[in-house]
Amino acid sequence: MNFKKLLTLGLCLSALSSLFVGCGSDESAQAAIEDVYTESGYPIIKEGHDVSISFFTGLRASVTTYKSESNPTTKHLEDLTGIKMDITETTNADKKQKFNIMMTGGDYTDVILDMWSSHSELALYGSQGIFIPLEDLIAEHAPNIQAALDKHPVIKDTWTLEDGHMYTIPRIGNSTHSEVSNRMWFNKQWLDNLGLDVPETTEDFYNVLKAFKEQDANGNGDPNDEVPLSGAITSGWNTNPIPYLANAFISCTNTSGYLNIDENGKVYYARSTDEWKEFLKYMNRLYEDGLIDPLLFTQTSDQLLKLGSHPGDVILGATTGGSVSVFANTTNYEVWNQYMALPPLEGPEGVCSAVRSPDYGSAVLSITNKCLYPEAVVRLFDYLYTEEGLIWSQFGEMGNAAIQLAKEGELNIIGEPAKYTRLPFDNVKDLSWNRMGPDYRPAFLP
Ligand SMILES: [Ca+2]
Repeated sequence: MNFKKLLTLGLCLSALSSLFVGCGSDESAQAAIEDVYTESGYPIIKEGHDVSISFFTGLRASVTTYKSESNPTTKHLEDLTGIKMDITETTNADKKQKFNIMMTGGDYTDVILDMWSSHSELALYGSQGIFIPLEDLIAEHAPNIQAALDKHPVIKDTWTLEDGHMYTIPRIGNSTHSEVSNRMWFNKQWLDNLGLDVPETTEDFYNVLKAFKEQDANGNGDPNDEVPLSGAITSGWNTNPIPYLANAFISCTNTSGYLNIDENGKVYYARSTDEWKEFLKYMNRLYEDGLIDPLLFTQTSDQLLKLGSHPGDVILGATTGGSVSVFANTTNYEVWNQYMALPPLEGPEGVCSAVRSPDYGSAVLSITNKCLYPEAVVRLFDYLYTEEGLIWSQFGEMGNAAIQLAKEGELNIIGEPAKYTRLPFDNVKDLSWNRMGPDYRPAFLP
């Protein structure tokens, strides 16, 4: 055996031995991780172990921080599970951009929350191994999530990608009113100021916007400070008024990319129809007559909120949005209470329809390959699939300023004995997560 061969053999042996050492330490590291878990239930982490998990998420309305020092829901989840939640938070407006920068840089958190990921994003990060498959972890460690997915197979199918994996724990269960959430919020106070009726047709709507513009609708003596119709096309919860208005010309929905199915099962594009052309002419008329805010096409939802929260006189006539919170500060009851949700308008050919969005769940949690404790994450969020967990997420602690147990004899909206009483908590911040991340509201699902 010459020297060269010896050297090669030596290298091989040392490579092999380091491989064995590597395996051994991986195994012991894995065993150390397994050792922190309790058998099942809560707490998840055995006493005496420090487990910290990092999260990235955006702030929601009425939440200025998720840090456990200030947010009772985070504190409750930490106390319940024994997990330290290390939360990186950003404004809702910056959320997607900061997420993209974080992912591109490779220095991402263990868990991504409330990102409302698309299928293509899940497929992209899933195929790169950055988001890990969750279906087996759910089956093994999350009985409540698994039961919900079994009960709603459409939602399970929706979030199972072509490679057979689920890269998200979906939030399941919109409120009933969110099924038709392309709403036109319309200033009823201005209508009353001008002695006009609630518009029922597209022509009525045009006339009322024109009156808003020309007749000093807010009554402050300045005929030029009213913005008749605004919105935000590029961001925001249904702040784009096009789907609402187009549905007076042709039934259509932006959630299908304006693809419709005719009575013969044939797919067609709503935007290439004569009805859509009529809609465009109508929009053009609104625009040419100065009734549409030109900023509608470029401004962000935050700018819309500023317009609707204009200090001093109210200057916004109408906008679309999923709720009043998209254009007005909900703490300012005097302002948002001026607005009514306008029923669908009837178009010149008698079309009167609304966008309906059935709930297929939303991708609001993914676990990355940096996470050492995916089982802990899945077990933690399994709690939010219980009624108690949902209440903690949405309202916070029972008996706080937002929610309490109903008193004997109190009835709910359909006349049955009530379980809980919601309190007006407009001025209170940081009581809860305000439904950040996954949870389950089965009462609203068929
Ligand atoms: Ca005015």
